[in-house]
Amino acid sequence: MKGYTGDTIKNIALLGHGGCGKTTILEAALLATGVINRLGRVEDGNTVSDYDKMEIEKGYSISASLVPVEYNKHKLNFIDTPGFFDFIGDVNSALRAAEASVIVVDASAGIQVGTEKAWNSATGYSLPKFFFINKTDKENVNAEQVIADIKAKFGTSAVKLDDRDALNEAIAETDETLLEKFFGGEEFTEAEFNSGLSSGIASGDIVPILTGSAAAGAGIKELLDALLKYVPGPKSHAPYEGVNAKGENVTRACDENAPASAFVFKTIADPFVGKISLLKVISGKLTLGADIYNARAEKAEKLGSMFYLRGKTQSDAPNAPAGDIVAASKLQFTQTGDTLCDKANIIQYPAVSFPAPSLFIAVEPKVQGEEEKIGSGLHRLMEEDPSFVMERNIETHQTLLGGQGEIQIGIITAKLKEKFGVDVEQKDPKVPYRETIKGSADVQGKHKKQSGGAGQYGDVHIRFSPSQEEFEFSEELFGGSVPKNYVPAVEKGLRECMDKGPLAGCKVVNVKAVLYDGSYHDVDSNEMAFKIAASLAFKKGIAEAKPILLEPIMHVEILVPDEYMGDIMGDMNKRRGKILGMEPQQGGGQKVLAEAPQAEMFKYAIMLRSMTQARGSFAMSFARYEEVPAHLAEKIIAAHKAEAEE
Ligand SMILES: Nc1nc2c(ncn2[C@@H]2O[C@H](COP(=O)(O)OP(=O)(O)OP(=O)(O)O)[C@@H](O)[C@H]2O)c(=O)[nH]1
Ligand SMILES: [Mg+2]
Repeated sequence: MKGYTGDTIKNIALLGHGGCGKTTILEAALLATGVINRLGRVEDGNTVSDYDKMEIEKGYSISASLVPVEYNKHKLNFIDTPGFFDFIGDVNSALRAAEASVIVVDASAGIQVGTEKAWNSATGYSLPKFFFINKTDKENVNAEQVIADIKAKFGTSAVKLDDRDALNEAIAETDETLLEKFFGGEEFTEAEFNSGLSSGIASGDIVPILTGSAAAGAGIKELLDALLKYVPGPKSHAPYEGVNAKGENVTRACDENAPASAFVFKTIADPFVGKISLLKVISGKLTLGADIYNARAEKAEKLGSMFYLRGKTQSDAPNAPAGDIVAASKLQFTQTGDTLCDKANIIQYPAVSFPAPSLFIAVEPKVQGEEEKIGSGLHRLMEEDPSFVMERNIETHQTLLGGQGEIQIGIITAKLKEKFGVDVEQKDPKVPYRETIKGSADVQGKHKKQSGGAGQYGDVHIRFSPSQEEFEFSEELFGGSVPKNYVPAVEKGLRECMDKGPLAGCKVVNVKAVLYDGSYHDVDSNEMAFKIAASLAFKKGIAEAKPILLEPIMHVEILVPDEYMGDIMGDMNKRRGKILGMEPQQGGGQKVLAEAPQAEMFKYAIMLRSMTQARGSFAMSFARYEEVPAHLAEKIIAAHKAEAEE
């Protein structure tokens, strides 16, 4: 797989709805080019691309993988992406390394949500697109209908690659002089046709459609031919934008003679080799054994082990030129999103962008005391999948895993068990309720133990009332009723009580306490006694000052196609939500602005997906705390009591 240059390499991402046949198409391409002699099947777990243990077990792609296909003295570096929406992070990674995309459509299913998403992703990254309508071998498939649907949905720029008339028309649309010629009834020369088609594809104005069947090996050579002919090479990519050592914006063209730079678009945790970094060489040349600089970590790295990958199979890579994709292992400081470059010519490309997590699930070890193992295991797994997050909530004492959906979180927990031996249980996240007071109280807290031995004596009078601040404490003592040296102990006692409220054991907020009277004993009083007295006052005071429960209210922004608006609003009502407004979106659909209690929103990602066939998406952020309605507060308090008694 070596010996290619930026002129003979093409980097292509395969995108599409789950199960449309991306992985199988690569099998067919490898079969057609003589790399394998039998078509592997995803269900048999013997494909080149889905080599990962978990992929074999599940029967679908989980992670992007690299499958170069050598054809007609060229190397097509295909990046196979997972179709499941949970793994969108890897699609973003792949799109950063590719110069073109093939959107695969299952002919028996037609346009699916994943097709639309693939179109939007590729368009978002300004990548040329191709359609491959797969599975035409299946019975009752009407490929022509699928083509018509694609045109209706994505515009007439989508043209079947053997439809000369339609191609002429599309080419004419891309250029003034060609348009005149076209309307004048003149034929394009072969050169005009070819260059018009190439530039139309490169700009995204023309999206060729091809058809075939991976299973039957039909249309595969035609696909490879078209990609060879029309995918713009890495060198024709617009200069890559980055920042230099001074933080100034700079660009770097894909040029073998420029200083070396490479972008780490993906990291694989290999059971044997350890960490493998997949590098898209942007400029210059990477050489085995050479030093290279990690601009983010500000550390020197050595390219001690560099190789080409096809699925899991490695082959040696003495060097890798600009435009190529190569793998490196044993990089110490390097992670996905980093730039490796010539130390004398520092450049840093933007990191891969990952969508914010939409679903959070709490994880607990099945065996007590393995919390730390969870933490370190998740950290390692994050190298491979930087699109999930881990959070420790100090109020609910839970470890939360945030990702794009249940499947992604399920894979993460399965890997935790398999790779790090930690068995975790998935739990619903707890709501970080809080407690506060609406009224005021004036109470006495007295701690007195004076029978035998050293005694204990502390006595305080404290007024409690609502505050704007989290906690306010002051003293208005007179006449030495409580000696000043005990005041800090009283404050400390109260502060400790604020961590665990009397209603449901939640953090207490917005309380003002004024210590204004009390008494002491010359011998038996001490700091501990006053701390205890303060805590007794706190319990009594909060209980008398109309305590209430507060819950987090979230600000929610939901993007949905118009047809789901009614369902979304109805559902929000059921979630005690309030619709704040609607904003029609450019390019269709609505943004619904709403507020809803966090307690009602934990599984929203799952519900929204099923309500909108995964067309909807949402973002959520904390807005403020609000009082929990009384009937719900009673339940929460009762549940806490029951749990405490256990
Ligand atoms: N009949 C038929 N079945 C196909 C064809 N291509 C793929 N399949 C089957 O479709 C199923 C899904 O194929 P995959 O190659 O795993 O699809 P994928 O797009 O990689 O799926 P994800 O990785 O989940 O996104 C498998 O059962 C394949 O055997 C085809 O051309 N014809
Ligand atoms: Mg696949």
